[in-house]
This record gives sequence, structure tokens and C-alpha cells, in this order.
Amino acid sequence: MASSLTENKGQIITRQGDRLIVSPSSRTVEQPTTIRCAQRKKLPPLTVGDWVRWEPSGDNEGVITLLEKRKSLLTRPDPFNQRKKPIAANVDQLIIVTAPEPGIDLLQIDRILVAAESIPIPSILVINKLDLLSQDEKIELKEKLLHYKNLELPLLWISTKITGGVDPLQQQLEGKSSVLVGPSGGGKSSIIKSLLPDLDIAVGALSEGIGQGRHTTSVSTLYHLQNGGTLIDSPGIREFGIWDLDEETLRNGFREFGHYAGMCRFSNCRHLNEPGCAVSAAVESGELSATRVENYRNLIQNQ
Ligand SMILES: Nc1nc2c(ncn2[C@@H]2O[C@H](COP(=O)(O)OP(=O)(O)OP(=O)(O)O)[C@@H](O)[C@H]2O)c(=O)[nH]1
Ligand SMILES: [Mg+2]
Ligand SMILES: [Zn+2]
Repeated sequence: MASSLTENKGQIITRQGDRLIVSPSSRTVEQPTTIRCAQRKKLPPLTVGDWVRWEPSGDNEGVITLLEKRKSLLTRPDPFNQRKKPIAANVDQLIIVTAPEPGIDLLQIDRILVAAESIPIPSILVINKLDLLSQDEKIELKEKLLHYKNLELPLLWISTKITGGVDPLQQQLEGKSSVLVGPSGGGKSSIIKSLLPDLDIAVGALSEGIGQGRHTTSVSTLYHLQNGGTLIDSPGIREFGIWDLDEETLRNGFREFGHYAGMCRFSNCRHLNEPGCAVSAAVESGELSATRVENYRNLIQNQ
């Protein structure tokens, strides 16, 4: 086997230490379900969702020799390195998972939306743990999230603790490649568990450790869904990778500003507090969400 030079295709589904776990495209009875792979040094950092070619190097083992062109790439800052760290490749949509516990952070949501727009891929906003909300609390939260309606950002209310509670999300995932992102403890791994109840240890082990603010999931993992489509579970995020985006990308991330931007007195208006700013005027008249504009200014000034 080690002498075979046949190159195989496959998709990286997770990482174990310094090894990448590849799910081969052509699985046969003789071929194991996953291959533990090293990667050729000349290749860039690889990530979950990447399509690759690999060469067998031993039983269930191989070497990744080539990275197929990526359709999309989600990154985040690497605290140990000034470079961006890839966290998921080839996803069609981003599923932002947030919940009343540990709390819904609108600035964090806007940050993730900027990252999604910069890829660019569409997002869906999911409010999990619906079971924890009283009717009044739900109405109040709906009000707080009202401005996302104008952004054509689908809003789903789900619960992994209620029978059929994740159905609304399941429908949106069929046939697509999606990635779950959001704060630690929001319930990303629990969603995977609800969608794939028969899964073996992998998910159980991932989602057991509980505790707010603690990262339960430490590596991203790609799962194949029953009705077609794939879903990547990712570790919780505190900061999202927009730190190196230029102002223009940041502005483009607030797509509803586009309509007004051309109407500002200064063509290079940053929409902070310049005279004749059409974005500020649109906030005054209630056409633009004050929360969104405030979050935009916050992100511009704290880059
Ligand atoms: N009440 C309630 N609790 C939930 C729900 N979904 C998940 N939880 C709980 O929320 C906690 C965190 O869930 P996880 O699935 O580990 O969260 P996560 O987003 O994967 O967290 P990280 O891996 O750290 O990013 C666990 O105690 C879950 O049991 C829900 O719908 N309702
Ligand atoms: Mg998790
Ligand atoms: Zn302006």
C-alpha cells in the first residue's frame, strides 16, 4: 500500500493533534472510512472542509499532497500568530448560534455578519434555548432583533431540549455546506447532537463538558447530515476575525448603509459625525437602526 502512488480525493473532516482526518471521496468496503493524514510542508495551513488529494502511506494513513481550490474560507485571528487561522473551508452559509444563556450580544452578531459579508456568504441567525424564554421575554427579544429583518437575515427560534425543536434549522441545512459559529455555550454541539442522535462518541464527548465561558469544543468537525448537506461544528468564539479588515470591508459588512452612503456630503464620509452624513440622518429619521450604526462606529473605532 505504501508504494502506491495513486492519488485519492477526500475532504478534511477534523484534526487530531498534528494529523488531519480525511474522509475519502470513494469509500469502498476495503477502504477505511477515514484516513489520518500528515500534510506536505509546502501546503498552506489546511482546515476542516478543505478538499484535498492524498497518497496512502500506511494502514489508514496518508499524506496530503494537494489542496483543491477553495470556494470560501472562514478565518479568525490566531492569538499565537499575527496571521489569520482558517477555521472552515467551502461553506455555503454561516449559522450564527446564540442564546439567552450565555446572552445575546448584538455587537458580536454584527461582527460575525461583517466576516460573512467579506467572504462573501449568507448568514442565518439562530436563537437557541427557546425553552428558557417566557412568551413576554420572546416578544421583548424579537423587538430587539427587529432591525435584522430589513437585512434579509433569516431569524430562527429553536431549542435542542424540545422534541422537533431544531426542525426549522434542519430545513435550512439540507443539501448545503454550513458552519455553526457563535459564543461558547450557545449550543452548537447540542444542535449537532439533535440532528444526528445516532452518532457515536465523537459528539457525546464534545458536548458533555458544560460551563459558561469555557470552550467545550476545541476543534472544528464536519458532519454529514442525513438529508444531504454537511454541517461544521466549531469552537466558541469570543473575538471574530475582522481585526485585519480595512474600513471599506467593514462598511460593506453593513450592507444597508450602501443606499445612503452615496448621499453623504463628503464622498469619503466615514459616517462617524461628519456634517451632512446621510447615514446619521437616516438614523435620525428612523430609517436605519441606531443599534447597527452604533455597532458599526464601535467596530471602526476599535479596530
Ligand atoms: N435550556 C437549554 N439548554 C441548552 C439548549 N441547547 C444546549 N443547551 C445547553 O447549553 C450548554 C452548552 O451547550 P453546547 O452545545 O456545549 O454549546 P457550544 O456552543 O457547543 O459551546 P462551545 O463548544 O464551548 O463553543 C449545555 O449545557 C447544553 O445542554 C437548549 O435548547 N435549551
Ligand atoms: Mg461545542
Ligand atoms: Zn456619512
